[in-house]
Amino acid sequence: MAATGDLDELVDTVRYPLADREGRGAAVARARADLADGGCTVLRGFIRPELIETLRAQGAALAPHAHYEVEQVNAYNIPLHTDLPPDHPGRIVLERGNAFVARDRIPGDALIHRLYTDERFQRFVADCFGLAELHEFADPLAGLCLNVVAPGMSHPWHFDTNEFTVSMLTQPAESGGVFEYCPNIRSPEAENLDDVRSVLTGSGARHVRRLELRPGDLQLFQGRFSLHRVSPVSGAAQRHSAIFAYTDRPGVIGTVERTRQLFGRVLPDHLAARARLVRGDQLLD
Ligand SMILES: O=C(O)CCC(=O)C(=O)O
Ligand SMILES: [Fe+2]
Repeated sequence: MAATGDLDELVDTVRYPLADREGRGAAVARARADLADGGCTVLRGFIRPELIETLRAQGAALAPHAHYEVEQVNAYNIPLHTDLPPDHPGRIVLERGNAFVARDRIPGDALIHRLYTDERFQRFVADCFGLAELHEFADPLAGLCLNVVAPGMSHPWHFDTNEFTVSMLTQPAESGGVFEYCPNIRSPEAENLDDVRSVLTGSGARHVRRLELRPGDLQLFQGRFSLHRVSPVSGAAQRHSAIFAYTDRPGVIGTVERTRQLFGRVLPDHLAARARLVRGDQLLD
C-alpha cells in the first residue's frame, strides 16, 4: 500500500487540493454533479504536469506486453449465438481489436500502479461515485490494466458489466482513438433498443458525445447505462489508457473463460475461485 504523502507527489494539488477539506469537497461535488447529469466526469490535468511524459513513457514501455487477440463481440458482451429477435442490436457483430497489459506486468512503482493502490485516491474516487466502500478488484490480472489500441484497431461500442469505471489516458493516438459515449442511452428499466441500434449502424449521431481526453486527465464513468467506444485509431501512435478496476465489495475475481479471452492465460487464483463456486462454500480444501 502506498504511504501517505505519496499522493501529493502524483496529483496536481494546485488544481485538486485533496488534503484540504474544502478543496476536496468542491472537487467531489463537481464530479457528483457531472455523474448525475450524464454518467461521466473528467478531472482535467489530475496528474502533475511534470509527470505527464513519465506517465506516457511508462505506458509505452509496458505496451509490448499486451495480449493481442482480435475478438468478435457484440455491444452487450453476451455470446454471439444468444437467441435474439432478428432486429436486436445484440446481433450486430463488432471487432474488438484492443489489447490489455495485465496487472502482474505493471511494476509496483509505475505511476498508474501507485495511484491505483493509494488509499486516499481510492477514498476520493468512492466519494465521487457516492460509494460507501471501494475495493481493488481482487483479480490479479484485471485489477489494473493498460488498454492498448493500435493503429487500425478500435475498442468498439459496448456497455460495461461493472457500474463504474476509472481510467486515465497515458498516450493519445495521432488521430482517431476518441472516447465517444451515449449518456444513459439505456436505464435499469429500459434497453431502448432502437436508439442503441441507431448508434451501432451509424445513424445515431445525436446520441453521441465525444471527449477530448489528454494524458493525465482522470475519467470517472458509469458505463453500464452509457454505450461507449474508442473510435478507430489512425496515424503512427498507439492509444494507451490505464483502467483502474475497483468493486464495491471485496474478493471479486474474473471467470476463467473471460480471463483467458482477455489475457491469454489464467492464474491459480482464477482456478481456485472457480473451484469455490462449484463447491458452493468458502471452506479451505
Ligand atoms: O480505454 C478506454 O478509454 C475505454 C476502456 C473501456 O471502455 C473499457 O475498458 O471498458
Ligand atoms: Fe467500457
